Amino acid sequence: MRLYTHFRSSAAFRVRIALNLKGIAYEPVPVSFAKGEHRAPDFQAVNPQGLVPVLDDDGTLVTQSLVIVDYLDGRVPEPRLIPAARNQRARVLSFAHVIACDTHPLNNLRVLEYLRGELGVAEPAVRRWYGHWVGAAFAALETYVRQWSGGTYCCGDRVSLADVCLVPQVYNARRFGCDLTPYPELVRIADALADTEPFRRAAPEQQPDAV
Ligand SMILES: N[C@@H](CCC(=O)N[C@@H](CS)C(=O)NCC(=O)O)C(=O)O
Repeated sequence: MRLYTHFRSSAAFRVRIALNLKGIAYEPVPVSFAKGEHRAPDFQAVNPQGLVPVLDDDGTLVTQSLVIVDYLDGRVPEPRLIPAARNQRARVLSFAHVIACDTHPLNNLRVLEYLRGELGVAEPAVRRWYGHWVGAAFAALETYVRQWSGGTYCCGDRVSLADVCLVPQVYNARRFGCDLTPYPELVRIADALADTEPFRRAAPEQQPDAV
């Protein structure tokens, strides 16, 4: 398998974690945002959205990180990251969607670039924007974890897509200087996982394109 990736992309970080948890060897294909490679025709042929990650499984191209994780669950079932049981599956997907659908798209690079460039928003206000949406998500997720988990992971005693989404979001929140003290459970879970080999190996600073 090949993974089109960028070291700082939190969506690619999710997929790197999933690949590592499942023990799937893959070849990273770095896409440089600094050089605008994501907007170049070569990469647009791979993903017309111009976004990473993209998984290339022997010619089958899969976009969208949550879809890629679902695809990987089909390809290498253990450990299963999206549970089969209806209740647990709903919890894991709800948790993951708060990050991947309701938060990350508001704070994505192209959105921040639009705020800075097209709308002329100054950097302190951009950071406020970022922190605002992270705070809205983390307040809800902290409650979810207290209600649903009580365990080692976001949704109980098995690692899941929820954890795969949480760790990169916490990593990025710190990079943007967000105050995480109101979310001790999320921080506890994310920090414990970030210290394990599959998560550590997926971290931005471990990637071949890290600068
Ligand atoms: N919903 C997509 C989001 C993908 C995405 O936004 N990727 C970002 C990096 S995290 C990207 O390629 N950004 C380039 C840009 O914003 O121009 C997913 O989950 O895969």
